[in-house]
Amino acid sequence: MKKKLLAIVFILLVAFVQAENGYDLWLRYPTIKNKMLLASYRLALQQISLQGNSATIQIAKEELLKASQNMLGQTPSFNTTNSNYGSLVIGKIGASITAGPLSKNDIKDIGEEGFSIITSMVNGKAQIIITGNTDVGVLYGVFHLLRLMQTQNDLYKLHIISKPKLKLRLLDHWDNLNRTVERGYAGSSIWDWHKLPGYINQRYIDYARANASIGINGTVLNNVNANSTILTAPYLLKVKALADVFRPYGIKVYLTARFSSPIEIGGLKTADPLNEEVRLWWKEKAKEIYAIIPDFGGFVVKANSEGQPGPQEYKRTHADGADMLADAVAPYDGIVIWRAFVYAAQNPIDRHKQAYEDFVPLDGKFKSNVMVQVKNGAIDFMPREPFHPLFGAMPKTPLMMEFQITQEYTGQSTSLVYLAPLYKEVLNSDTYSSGKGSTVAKVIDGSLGNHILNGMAGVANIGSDINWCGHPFAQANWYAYGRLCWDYTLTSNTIADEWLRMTFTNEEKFIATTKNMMLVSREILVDYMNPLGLHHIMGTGHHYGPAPWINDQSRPEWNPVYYHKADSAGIGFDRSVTGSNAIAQYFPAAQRQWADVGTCDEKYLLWFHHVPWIYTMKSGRTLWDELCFKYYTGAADVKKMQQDWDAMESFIDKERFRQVSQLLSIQYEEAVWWRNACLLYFTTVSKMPIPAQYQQPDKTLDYYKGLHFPFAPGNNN
Ligand code: GCW
Repeated sequence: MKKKLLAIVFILLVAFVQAENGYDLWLRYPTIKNKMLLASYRLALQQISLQGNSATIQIAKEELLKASQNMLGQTPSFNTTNSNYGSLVIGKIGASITAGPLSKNDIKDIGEEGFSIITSMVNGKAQIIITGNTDVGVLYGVFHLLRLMQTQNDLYKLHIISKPKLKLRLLDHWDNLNRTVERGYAGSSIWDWHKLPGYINQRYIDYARANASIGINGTVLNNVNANSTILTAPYLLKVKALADVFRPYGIKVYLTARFSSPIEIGGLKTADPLNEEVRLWWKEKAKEIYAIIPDFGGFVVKANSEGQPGPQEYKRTHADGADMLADAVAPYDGIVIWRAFVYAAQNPIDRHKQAYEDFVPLDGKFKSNVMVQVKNGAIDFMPREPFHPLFGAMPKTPLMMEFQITQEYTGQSTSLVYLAPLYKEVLNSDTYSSGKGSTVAKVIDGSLGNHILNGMAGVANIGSDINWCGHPFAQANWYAYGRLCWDYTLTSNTIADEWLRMTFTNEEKFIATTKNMMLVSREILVDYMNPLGLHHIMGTGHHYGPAPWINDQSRPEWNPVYYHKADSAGIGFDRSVTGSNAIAQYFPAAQRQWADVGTCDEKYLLWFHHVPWIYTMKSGRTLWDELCFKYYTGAADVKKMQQDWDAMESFIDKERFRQVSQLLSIQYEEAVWWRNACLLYFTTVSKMPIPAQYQQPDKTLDYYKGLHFPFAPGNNN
């Protein structure tokens, strides 16, 4: 009787522990049910030889232990002395681990973070060796092996040699010191500054682990709309505590630096980058930081943009500002990441053109430890934008890509939108800067300009929600971003496949259906939000929902009407030679794909052209009818996603099934809202009705105009 009770308690406990709240992300390690695989994995992880005793190797050990116990129901025997013994051998290449079949060149080539995983036969038994030049490389290899197991791959014939394509693989947190998160949709900031440095939340460790599993190697802890308090002594101790947690996971910390800090916390009268006192202040600050965080990554700066202070206030250039900071961190191998997201209220030119005009003349003027960080498009993380014209236009400067993982303009936390296709579309775009094939990827990996510094930054979508990202599928964007930083040639399909298998289940029917949902989701969003090149017609401020009618904001480019320019003649922003001529910022071959209304890829039509409502599109429909078609198709496609998801109930846990179901219902309502509000508004300008074949909006334009969201998330800084 007692035994039975104990068994029930045990089962309940296991069930409780295994409740799927999403916290475990893609590192759940569920039991392997396939008997053959289970047997072979058990053999592979039976005896593990661990070489080295660093904290990083300990982490690898713990991960292997956890994965074995959970997936295989087996505790491996660990051996730390004999590297020849063991079904799995892990450790740095060195005295006791030979590189096996790796050539000297392979070893050199995998660099500081790469790894190899090779299965060979030793005394008639299979042995897997995971090695690299550093312990962090080895840790990445271990996570890779565990990914292979979670996605049910055979381990018998592994011959994997892998290294990251990009050196800096960063997450940017737009987290404020009061724990609000600018454009954050997953709860408050995970950094509990008040309790640091004394209290190390388990989340910090789990955060580092998740990042290491996808190769993220740096984190910018605070908002680019910066507060200089982060650079004061008490806060630096808090930062150090986090840096200490992250170090063994191969993650460095970076901070944003408010340009006016010398005034705000240094008591100086100026922040002029050419002023000696100011320069000295930053040097001393860097010295102070590196004394406590010797591997501090460096500073990220947003200057002279959206009210942030910067060198232009002193009639200096962005290069003057960046170089001053670069001098301060150079003795410690630190870097400065200077953002190119600049536009000024006083500047009447097309916002699209401003960054290019400010930065191109500065090419060649930045110190060697400066990177210029450029958003993927010239406006602002829209559902679709052509690539930023700065890519390829500053060959002497290492440019860093900035993507947004948090879904400010892509459905926030209520929409299932898989962003890998957006990232890939940008990375694969051809800038033609050095002839055909000069893709954005080749600009940012440094291969075109021969730059040693290279990398990507992704604005994080992480918060203190139990599942980290708000929407269960938003985790896929964090995952995909990391995987693409490691290897941008991976396909959206492969990454979605990996993520789904690890996050939910390996059931093929589930994978096929949900993978398809993911792969089409971004295009669907574009259709019901910003079709045919429309952009920035979201509600002002919070950017939640449609508001194409807004025209009363103090700065012209804060008004949606600035972007769509709908009038009785047509709709779209003429950026061609007859308009703002922003198109001239692209290389001629790139320009050619968009320059002419007749041949412009319709995805970008209204981005570059003001087009008559009655213009005939490739489909044969008029532009007005095409717009209606896109909005209606987009909303209908969300309905389809809902139906697809409904059929998935039996494959996964109740909790996450329900969450996604509810969110898809909200997304459908939002899609209909976008469709109706935009079309009702554009009707008033085009004077054309929504074609009768479509179900007509059941609410009026005034109703939509009357919606307000004073507490929409992410809008506080
Ligand atoms: O997308 C805009 C956001 C701002 C953000 C800014 C930037 C951090 O709406 O919230 O500020 O871009 O990237 O600096």
